[in-house]
Amino acid sequence: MFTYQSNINLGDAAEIIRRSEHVTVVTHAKPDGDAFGAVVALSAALRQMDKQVHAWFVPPVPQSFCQLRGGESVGLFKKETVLDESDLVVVLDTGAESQLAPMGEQLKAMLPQTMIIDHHLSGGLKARWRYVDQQAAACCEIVTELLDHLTVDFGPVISNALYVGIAADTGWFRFSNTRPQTFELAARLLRCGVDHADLFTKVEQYERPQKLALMVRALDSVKLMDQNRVAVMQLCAKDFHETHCDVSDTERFIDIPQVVASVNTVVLITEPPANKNEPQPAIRVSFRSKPGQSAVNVAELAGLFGGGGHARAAGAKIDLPLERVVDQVTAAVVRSSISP
Ligand SMILES: [Mn+2]
Repeated sequence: MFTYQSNINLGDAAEIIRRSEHVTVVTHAKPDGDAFGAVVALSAALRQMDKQVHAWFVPPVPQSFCQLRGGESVGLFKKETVLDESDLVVVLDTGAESQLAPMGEQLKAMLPQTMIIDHHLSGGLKARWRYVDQQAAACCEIVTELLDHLTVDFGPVISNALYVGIAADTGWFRFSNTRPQTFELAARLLRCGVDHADLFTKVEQYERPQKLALMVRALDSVKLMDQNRVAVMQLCAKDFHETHCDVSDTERFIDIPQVVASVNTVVLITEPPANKNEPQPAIRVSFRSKPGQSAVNVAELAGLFGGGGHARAAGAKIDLPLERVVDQVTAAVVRSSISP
């Protein structure tokens, strides 16, 4: 059976990079802070090494990232985009084909020269090389180690990008994946000149007023069940239309019900608004679990629906009507929260 684990070490990864001239760098669609940071930092490092670099984001890219330095050096992948011939393709922060969908066919042709660098529990992309460290809080932690193997200087672009990555995936150092190395890296990046308060403002306090209107609807939808251990939130396409928001505006909503002491699992079910003349996109389901004795492995839960992720944060896309998704997911969550 195919297991998602490393087949090279980081020294090997560095060597493969060193002997490549043209390198393409990509990450999962709808990049989060970690994906953004990893792509920006690695591509800046490769340019420092005089490599020919082509880096791509599959949109939407959150507005807040556009003001961060380095983002402008990454192209936006569109349907008609043709990936350049490269000696090496580096896929960061994912190994899941479904998350690379718009680039899928082109990437497939380049699998023999593709390297995955990731910290997720699962991924099915049959790349030639894989370095997967599931203990890493963020892909940016691994990228840092890789850059050290490549003896790259950490200028402002690289330092800021790496900081945004580790901050994003640890909820600004609150989540249980935060480990001593994460703080050591944060300290190192501050010494390189990162202004962490400025980055927090730029990344986390950059919403439009419409976000509040959508948040009100999300909170209004919260159902507590299973003796208040499970919270389920849902947003339908109409909520997005009427508040002039899109799916990216739901970022961090899933954290809110966790303020209730008894809540150990939160589910956010989202029906994305369809574009004109296009079919309804699949329903998105996000899962979170608090750490501790009553923790639920939400990667397993998401796996029941064809998704994946981390033990405490995972997601799935389900191609069924909203009501049926709500019923099926709610039943599965309550079942897993009862079993010891
Ligand atoms: Mn990540």
